[in-house]
Amino acid sequence: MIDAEILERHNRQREAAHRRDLEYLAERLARSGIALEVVLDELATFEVALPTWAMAAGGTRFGRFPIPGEPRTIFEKLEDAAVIHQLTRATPRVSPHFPWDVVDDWAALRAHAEALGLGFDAVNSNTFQDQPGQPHSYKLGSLSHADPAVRRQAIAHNLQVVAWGQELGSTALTVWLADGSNYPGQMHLRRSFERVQESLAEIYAALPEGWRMLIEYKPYEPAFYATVIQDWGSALLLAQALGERAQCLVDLGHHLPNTNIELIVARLIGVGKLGGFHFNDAKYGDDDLTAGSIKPYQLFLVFNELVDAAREGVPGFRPAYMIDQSHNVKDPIEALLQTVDHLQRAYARALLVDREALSHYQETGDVLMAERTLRAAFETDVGPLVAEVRRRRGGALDPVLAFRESGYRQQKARERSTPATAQAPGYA
Ligand code: RM4
Ligand code: MN
Ligand code: MN
Repeated sequence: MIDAEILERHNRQREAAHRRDLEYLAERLARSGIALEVVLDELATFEVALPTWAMAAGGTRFGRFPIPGEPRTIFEKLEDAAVIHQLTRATPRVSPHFPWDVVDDWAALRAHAEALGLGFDAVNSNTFQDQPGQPHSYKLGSLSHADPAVRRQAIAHNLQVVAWGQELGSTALTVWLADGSNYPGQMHLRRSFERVQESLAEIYAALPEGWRMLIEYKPYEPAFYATVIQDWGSALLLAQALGERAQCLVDLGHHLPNTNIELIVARLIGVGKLGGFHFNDAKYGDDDLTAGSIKPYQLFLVFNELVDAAREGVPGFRPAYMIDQSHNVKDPIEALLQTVDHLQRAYARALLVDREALSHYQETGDVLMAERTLRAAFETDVGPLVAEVRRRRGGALDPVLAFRESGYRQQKARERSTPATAQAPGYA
């Protein structure tokens, strides 16, 4: 964790300017009939889970560039996650990935997290890589494999992940499958989907009480011709076939260019199947870039759907918010601090949308004014709002700068001396 004095000094130095900015914003919002305190209260409820696999430098199939002081174990990853939570006050949970995060002593891991003020979010299974000593290979699929023995092994792994998740107090399993084919003819398109459904049904039937299954889709990669759970339609069919506790997970980077993601989000909300998000951003494919770095308007439009659903009180609406990014060229802690800020800004802007006016313009067919209503919210500088929420909860006015002022990374570079491997730490 960062020295409390450093954090206090950071906030003290910025406090006066921050207050002026906030007062100005409050006055502007009041002119549009928006009460600052109401927005601040709603914004303060936003929480997002950190992915363990994004705490160290990521990589591509071409290479990885480790940075000094990056975490080597899940215990160290939690230490870094705690710093992110300390500065943002919005990331109280971590989402583990198995078997990457497997430990011998689960109670010790849980206690370590608790001591750092952290808990655990959805657990992720991994049947996209072969593990040492594993009897069957996933080269040609896992839950959809033509060979029932491979399917059984993949089902058993998912059940094992759920059991590990129970040790940690998690209540959701995220399943993302690499299953698919690289060439036409390689895989029976219909049957492979049926097999995934059967396999998932076994896992679903064994879910402990209170658990959810989140089904993640992705258009391609590593399968380049046909992926079994390729799109939200496939994920939705599965979630509907499985039952109420199965829902879809929207990873923002898992869409082909120009896909209207906010429309997908609206559809899934409409049928009670929006389970959660993996936030990131993308220019071309599953780029895993910082959320909001490439298409901030799209991120805002996604949050606009979420706020709309929350305001309306859509039954069963409680999506799990998680980040899924690969930090190949940024310091992962800084990138995650920046990400949380971007997400909060998108949320804050969505909270400012004048929904009554929007609805009126929609009903009366006033296209320009409807669009203008959205843009007015999007164009508002909500920086002071987001900073104020952090400040009130004991976080930093400017998390990235506070992190740099703390010298945390330099200190870890001295402590975590073992050179990290040049191989991606299990990043896929
Ligand atoms: C996949 C997908 C999954 C993530 C892996 C590492 O593309 O986004 O959510 O667990 O990458
Ligand atoms: Mn993902
Ligand atoms: Mn991905």
